[in-house]
Amino acid sequence: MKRLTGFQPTGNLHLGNLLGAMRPLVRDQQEVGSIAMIADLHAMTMEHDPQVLRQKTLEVATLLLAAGVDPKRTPLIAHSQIPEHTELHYLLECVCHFGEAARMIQFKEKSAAHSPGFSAPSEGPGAGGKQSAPVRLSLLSYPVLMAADILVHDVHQVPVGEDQNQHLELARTLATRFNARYGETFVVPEGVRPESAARIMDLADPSAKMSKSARSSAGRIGLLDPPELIRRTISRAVTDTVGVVRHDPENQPGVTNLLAILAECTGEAPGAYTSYGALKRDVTDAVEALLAPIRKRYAELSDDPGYVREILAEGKAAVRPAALATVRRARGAIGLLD
Ligand code: AQP
Repeated sequence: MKRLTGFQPTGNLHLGNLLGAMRPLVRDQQEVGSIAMIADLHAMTMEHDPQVLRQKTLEVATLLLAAGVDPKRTPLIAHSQIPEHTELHYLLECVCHFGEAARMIQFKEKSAAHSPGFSAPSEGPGAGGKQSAPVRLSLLSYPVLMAADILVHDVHQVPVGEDQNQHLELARTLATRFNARYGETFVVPEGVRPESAARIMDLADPSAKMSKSARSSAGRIGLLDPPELIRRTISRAVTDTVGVVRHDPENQPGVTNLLAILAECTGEAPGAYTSYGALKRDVTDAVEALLAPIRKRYAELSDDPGYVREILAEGKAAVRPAALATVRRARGAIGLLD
């Protein structure tokens, strides 16, 4: 059984990434063979700064190690360092329909957000509304690259949040279609929601998930944020006027999110609280207790920048033979010469 968990180096990793993806990965790595991938190619689907991308790629790798990813059990790889991802991407583009990619909700949302006035074409490349800024073609084909990432490693399971369900479905469709048309080549992967993989909401806007790329950082707790900033962010977290601390996602999403963070951080059901202030103080302490050792380990690892690069080289060496074999299989099946 093999799993793939990806992290895009598009910004500062946050508490949502830690509780929703990094901790389940670390917790399960004794039993489940996983690959941890820093999806640097995915980070290029929107406007990006080359220097920042390089720096964030190393930062995410270092943070994954600091949070407990054991590279001996869980190969840690940088997407772009394994060219089989992009080679398979093209082969899969040849079994993907334009309309399938253009239908993806994330493409529609991100293209509209990046380029107000742009409406994603649904009929063909000529259709669509007016465009005020360029939308990269790689944003459209991103789910096909994601399919290649999964299929090239013969992955059986992909931990997915709700927003990635549609992309995983496309990966399954492409694998099934390729197998049916050109012969059994790919493992058809399944989506899994790891137990206790929490969905952490934005502290300033609890209707949205905590996100790296949210315009405002007011609702985000970065894994490398200093304690004073964490305290301030939590103390300013949006609550409500109900005045009672209880789990009520519909009417009290902010308070419910704070309770979920507390439960996730401590591993225990929260006790009773008589004020929002007391709850926020306990959340602050629990988050700080979780993040302090990660920050410390991150600082130690950062003393030797060559170490993380070595780990990435080892990850690449560990996964590449199987990736090469998959691509060779796919090339042969689709009609390319050896
Ligand atoms: N708020 C969240 N709560 C729980 N899990 C989350 N994840 C992301 N946000 C939350 C999980 O973290 C993993 C890595 O995410 P990603 O780097 O692929 O990016 P994403 O899912 O698109 O999340 P972000 O952080 O909000 O990034 P941007 O802003 O760049 O889109 C995934 O397993 C994800 O489910």
